[in-house]
Amino acid sequence: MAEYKIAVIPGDGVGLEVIAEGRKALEAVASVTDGLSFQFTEFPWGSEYYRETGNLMPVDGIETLKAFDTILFGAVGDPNIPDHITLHGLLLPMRRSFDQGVCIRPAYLHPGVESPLAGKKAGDIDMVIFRENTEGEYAPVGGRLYAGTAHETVVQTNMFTRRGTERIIRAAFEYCDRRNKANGKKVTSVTKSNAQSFGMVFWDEVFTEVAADFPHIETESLLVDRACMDLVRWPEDFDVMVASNLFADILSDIAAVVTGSMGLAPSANINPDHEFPSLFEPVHGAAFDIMGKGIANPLATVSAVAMMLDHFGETAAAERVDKAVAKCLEQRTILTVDLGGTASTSEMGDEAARLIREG
Ligand code: GGG
Repeated sequence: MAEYKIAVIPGDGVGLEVIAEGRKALEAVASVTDGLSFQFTEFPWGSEYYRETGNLMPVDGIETLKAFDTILFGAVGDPNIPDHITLHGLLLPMRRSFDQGVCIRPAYLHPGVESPLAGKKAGDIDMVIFRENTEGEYAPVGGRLYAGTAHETVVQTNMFTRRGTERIIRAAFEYCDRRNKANGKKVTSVTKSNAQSFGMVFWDEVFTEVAADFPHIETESLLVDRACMDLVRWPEDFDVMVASNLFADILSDIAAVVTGSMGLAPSANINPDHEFPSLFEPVHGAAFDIMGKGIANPLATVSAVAMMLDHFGETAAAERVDKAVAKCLEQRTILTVDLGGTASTSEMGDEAARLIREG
């Protein structure tokens, strides 16, 4: 009998809309799985909370979350608050405080979904991006001097530690080793080490060291500009990719759109030592252009829920949710506007929940 305590933070914008559907998916899978249950505690943190209190979350928010098995997160961002305030006030402190150094972002072209790239068939694009998630370009290291003067000076420092770099690269290789991909196993590392001659040269060195422990896995090192071009030209060539915090964020957005929609891309922010809660979220953000309209695609969140179940070791439940997502896409009857349909967020979430129960 497993009861998981889930902290739910819908956050902002469409986060509020899609998280309701993620909860429906969890309730649906619990209703058909003996001994599986969830206890949800919802926290109203985010931009509205900031307007009321001056903080995106309470000062003891991180301490509060430590009592939970996991976090289900929606999105953060507000049209009237600078993005660096919202991101650094809520999502990044959780990723860093809970040492969620391994971010996993799969991208798969499902049957029933059309890629914007010509001639791509279902299954042609099938990759998983490993994103270093606690340091790199996102490290809050830097400063601003002489603001507003002619010699205004700004420093923003990238931070690469051996622990963080080796951890994400090793996680990518171990995952690739386990992954059952038909046409060979390959890990692609993406840097810009011709220009970033300290941090990213170091990254390349660590990649070579870790790769030596996996001699049966093909390796490839690309500069980020080439990797972006190849993601559009030859996305089928990628298997597992590993990159720094910023680069992998950009690469995973490209991977999401070439597999049909930002609304399909899930993300797991993993604390590999299981010392703190991991966090599961859709890759997309608050989506100011469509928030409040009830038309956001909920399947990225439903797939994130499947990743959460897999992380708990609830493999059968995770597969059931993944299968429901695939069926929902393949049958093409109830789809949101990003996939060419007219369904609302909750209609598509209801359909996913129905398919989960149906099995
Ligand atoms: N659900 C993800 C989310 O809210 N994203 C907002 C965002 O700007 N994220 C930046 C990042 O993940 O690096």
